[in-house]
Amino acid sequence: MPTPRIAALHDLSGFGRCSLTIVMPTLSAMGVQCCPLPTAYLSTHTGGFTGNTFLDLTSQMAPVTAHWKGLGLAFDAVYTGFMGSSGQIALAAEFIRAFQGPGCLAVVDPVMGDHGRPYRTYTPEMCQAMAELAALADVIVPNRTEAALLLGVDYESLALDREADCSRWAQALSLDGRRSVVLTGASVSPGTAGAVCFDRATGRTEFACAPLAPGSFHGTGDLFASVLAGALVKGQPLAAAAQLAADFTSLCAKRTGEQNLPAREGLDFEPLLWQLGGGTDDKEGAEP
Ligand code: PXL
Repeated sequence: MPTPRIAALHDLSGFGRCSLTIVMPTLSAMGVQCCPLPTAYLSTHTGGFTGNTFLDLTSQMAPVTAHWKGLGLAFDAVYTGFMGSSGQIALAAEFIRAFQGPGCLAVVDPVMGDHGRPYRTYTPEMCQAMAELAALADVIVPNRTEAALLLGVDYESLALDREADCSRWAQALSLDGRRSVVLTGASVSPGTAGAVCFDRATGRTEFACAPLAPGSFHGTGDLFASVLAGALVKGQPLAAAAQLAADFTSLCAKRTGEQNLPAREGLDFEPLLWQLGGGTDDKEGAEP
């Protein structure tokens, strides 16, 4: 199988483990080539740190799109995440329009907020632009907060603790079945956490749950969506890809919680990456 290739449009935050510092190592560990288009460089992410630097790379987005298009590059997926402005979101939409097609999935993580609140840099105008970007997606990966923003409903009303409700919300997010949905933050049985998946290919709703690890760590959504995107381009069906993402995220959260690490530093995931077992060309029993 040729190495699958994903174009990743996210920021690069130097400290705090999120976005590209998660996306790149995770996809590499899965045996997937990651081609980053960094939208901004920040000294740290914006959750739990103050005074971060912000180097806006918006001016690079259209020239990079044009160069890659001119080179005739093709991607198995375009994967977008955190954005710095509505202008960036519009340029991410242009990128998707340039590359999306039968062999190229658009995976949009509509990063906007968490715990019922938008992130401090996300204006209502940006949330509107994000909904428009998500309308182009083949697969979206919202958390509960983002699902409420996309649907324009109250966060409290979007409960994810009963199977029937979860299925209803996932279908409501599918734009009448046009896009697949992996809605994270579902907890339908005690001690578990995971996602409810609506697969537009089958019209079915399935659950991908893993043991709930105590604590809440920055970048968890980025890790989940990275594993999901990697598994999808490796040919996994949606629910199986989401199950891999739920299992790996749960494992990383457990390890991080056990060490009592500061939540803002993110998941201590690097020592576990080997478990994603990337090499499709691994030869079992080969001589060292
Ligand atoms: O994990 C989402 C994320 C990504 N990038 C930056 C962020 C956040 C969430 O706060 O601040 C810069």
